[in-house]
Amino acid sequence: MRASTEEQMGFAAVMGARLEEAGRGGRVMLVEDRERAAERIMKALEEEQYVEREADPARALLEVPDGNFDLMIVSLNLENADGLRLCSQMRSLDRTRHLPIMIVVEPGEEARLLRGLDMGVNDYIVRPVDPNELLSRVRTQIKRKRYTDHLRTRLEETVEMAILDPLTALHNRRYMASHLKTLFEESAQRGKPLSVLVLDIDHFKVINDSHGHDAGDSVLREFAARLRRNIRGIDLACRLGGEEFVVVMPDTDLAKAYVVGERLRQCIATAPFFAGERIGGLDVTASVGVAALEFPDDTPDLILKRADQALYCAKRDGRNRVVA
Ligand code: GH3
Ligand code: MG
Ligand code: MG
Ligand code: MG
Repeated sequence: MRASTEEQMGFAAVMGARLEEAGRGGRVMLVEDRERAAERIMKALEEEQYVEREADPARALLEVPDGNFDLMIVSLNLENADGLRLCSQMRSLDRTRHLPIMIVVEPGEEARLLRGLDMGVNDYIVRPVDPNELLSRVRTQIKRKRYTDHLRTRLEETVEMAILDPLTALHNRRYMASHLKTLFEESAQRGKPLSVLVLDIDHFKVINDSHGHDAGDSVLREFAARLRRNIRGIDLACRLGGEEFVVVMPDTDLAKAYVVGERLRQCIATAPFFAGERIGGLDVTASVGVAALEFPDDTPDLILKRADQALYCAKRDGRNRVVA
């Protein structure tokens, strides 16, 4: 029976995964400026790893961050440079810190070997290099690198899920609360201004009821995008939930915050929201409540509460307006 294309692709993917698991098919940067020594190492690895050789450590340092490498092998017996210095530079730069390093040493070089290990070099091999030993050590490093990369990505995803709102990619209520607390403590201590805006879309239920939940979602996303585009880099826009948003603004007093609130109100009200070919443009407005750090016994919760009360007044007085 002939295997379907899908089965064949599945097979290729599984084989690829096995190769990766085994620490094969990696990208290795070799830093060695002596021909014979470099050839010996490249020959040992060439069957299953891609090896790029660089004689000059300074160039290797430049190339490594964008080269998607899995391992750097550094000779400590370079003719024209200091391999240990390269190792220490690699460890001190954010963009190269995570790349495993293996050093190649001459017998009797214990002192330099120890300095390398102290710097965070991951493994070493002693000359004359045994090809099988080298290959096995290289695979181990590559396997470990792939595993820690995987863990790091998972960790980043988990953090993202905990602090971002999935619909709009704005920060969520939980993150806003901790961010506001931090800013509040700093502002209160140094006597610096701090303001918040609470924004709520007017009659949002009508949008859902007349055009469907998907149209409502697209309005929420566009609303978030307009907020983001119209605040400073140091301001934080968050989605509290539903159709309610908060903007936290450090170094901003009540009068300035009112101006920002008015600008945001206008950037919502003046251009229709596009909700797809079928529905077209929707007129959307929002009401905005403003509050600032004002009193000696203020707290983040009290500031948010005043902003909420101001928002309530804006709704009561006819919506599509800003109240401080
Ligand atoms: P008001 O002007 O007084 O704020 O009226 P409103 O209709 O905007 O307020 P209300 O609180 O009555 O309705 C909010 C609606 O938002 C009800 C709820 O179904 C809808 N909603 C909440 N979260 C989402 C969401 O994630 N997506 C969509 N499409 N709708 C949502
Ligand atoms: Mg409401
Ligand atoms: Mg509303
Ligand atoms: Mg609401």
